[in-house]
Amino acid sequence: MSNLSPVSIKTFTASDYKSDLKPIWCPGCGDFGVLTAVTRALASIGRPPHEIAFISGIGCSSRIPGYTTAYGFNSVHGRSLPIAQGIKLANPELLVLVASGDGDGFSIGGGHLAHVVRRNIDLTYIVMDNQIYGLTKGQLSPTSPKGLKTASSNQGSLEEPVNPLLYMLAYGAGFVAQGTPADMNGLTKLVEEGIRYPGFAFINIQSPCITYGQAETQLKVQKDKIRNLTDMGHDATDRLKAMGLAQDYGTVIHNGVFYRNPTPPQSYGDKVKDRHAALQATARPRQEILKMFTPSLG
Ligand SMILES: Cc1ncc(C[n+]2csc(CCOP(=O)(O)OP(=O)(O)O)c2C)c(N)n1
Repeated sequence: MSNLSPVSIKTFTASDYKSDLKPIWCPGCGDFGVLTAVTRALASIGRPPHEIAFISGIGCSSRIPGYTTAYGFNSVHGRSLPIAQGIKLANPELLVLVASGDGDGFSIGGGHLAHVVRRNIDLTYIVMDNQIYGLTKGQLSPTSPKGLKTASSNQGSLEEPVNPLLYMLAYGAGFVAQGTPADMNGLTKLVEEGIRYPGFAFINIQSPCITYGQAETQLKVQKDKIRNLTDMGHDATDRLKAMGLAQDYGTVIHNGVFYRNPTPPQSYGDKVKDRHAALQATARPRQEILKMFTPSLG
């Protein structure tokens, strides 16, 4: 969030970021909590809604931009990140948020992850991880546990799940966190911290699907599985320790910041700005170039 304009004079509340559109998520869906956490985090940051772009792919979770007053684009399945990167580069002053489901982000969109991380585009990527394809009525997703039985896999999944936390840490993301609507205060703080991190930030949110999700993922059951990283004394500047803890994905829910780069590298947008300035400094004056092509002017 390094290149954002100063906080505007008006102060905002979470309701300023909620649109009039009534969510059509199933009652009890974890995504309601994510929406609340995002709007509360935005109110703490205080950027006016018209300075925010909220981009998503396709899925139940990807409906979230429409429920906010930010500019939104509920785009194409798996393509939220490329679209968001283009938007951020075209207008670096925007605060850019991106939302995906685990299917949208790690299946069809999985190829984009390494590249957004290595470019270090200054945006916040929220994945609402329910370990199932919700919108299309409960097929296996890349984070579904091995053995999971669904209507379209009644003998149980034969595949190992992907580990989103380990992916992002291994790719070199500067900010990697995990939260859950079972801890709303913690989740709100994580979203705010992710947005404030000056570079690419990733937040995996354990947001259960009440209709097709497994019983073990539901919010009430989650409470017994949550381990707060700060209570554990985790040092969030230690990427290797974070990778060790990330191995527990799928068994316990580590809640908090796994890794925050203490010396954030320059974002891609800032590098582009520097390059423009350098090129302008060494550029020949326009008059000189004109003379080269039209000697008669000299
Ligand atoms: C190119 C393309 N392939 C497949 C689909 C069908 N489709 C829509 S949403 C979705 C998966 C949704 O799961 P997830 O991303 O985990 O989000 P959730 O609905 O669980 O929040 C699929 C396969 C599509 N819309 N476009």
